[in-house]
Amino acid sequence: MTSLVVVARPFDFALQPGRAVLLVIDMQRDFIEPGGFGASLGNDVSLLQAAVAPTRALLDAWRARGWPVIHTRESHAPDLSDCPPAKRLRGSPALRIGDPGPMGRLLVRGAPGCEIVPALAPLPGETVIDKPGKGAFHATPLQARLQALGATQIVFAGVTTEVCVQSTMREANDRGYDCLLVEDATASYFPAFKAAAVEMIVAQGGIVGWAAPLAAVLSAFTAFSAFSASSALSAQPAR
Ligand code: C5J
Repeated sequence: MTSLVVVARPFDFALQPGRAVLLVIDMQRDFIEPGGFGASLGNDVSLLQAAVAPTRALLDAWRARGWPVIHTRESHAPDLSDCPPAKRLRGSPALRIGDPGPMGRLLVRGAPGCEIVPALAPLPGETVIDKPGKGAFHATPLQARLQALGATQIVFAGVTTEVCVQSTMREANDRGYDCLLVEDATASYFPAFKAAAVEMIVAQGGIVGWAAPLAAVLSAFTAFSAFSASSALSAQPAR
């Protein structure tokens, strides 16, 4: 199978069309905008906004090829039956999961704050998975959806790097998926934690997976398109 070579760490990632899914983790207003869950924990949410434009560029390139996209939302049922007390009661935030805030009830499905930010809104036909945990495989249909798509590789974007992105990458790695994190398309409230998470992922020969800047992924797309076009031309009968 022809693959796109992404210059990545700890070594090149051979991205396989037809086998790769873009998984965009929790790009929700509740994490990225003022007044949401992230802000209620005392975080500077502006730090996460840096990942929005690169994620959009990645989505645009991915969608232009018609490849599958899955979005996740960290979210809970209105009765909070899927929110363990240990999660809801931990710490002393300004507001807890399920409390009413300026964007509706925090992390509750159906509330405006629980939606994905408009710039990254899912398109019709793209899968959206609501997840009650940090990892996207826990208590969700993600594994079944990936299997139905025939996926063996996952390209990751989203927030936050060291919490839901890294948790999901580790879950995916344990299930046998090759995982590539696009570094500029992920962000943390703690830049040092993002940097450390990326290093943990690629250390020890890629113990969790690969990491590459967005530019490396887009370059691989461009090179692959040029190769496909020249192959198509050389396959045409000479006149
Ligand atoms: C957090 C997430 N940080 N999506 N959730 O609580 O990373």
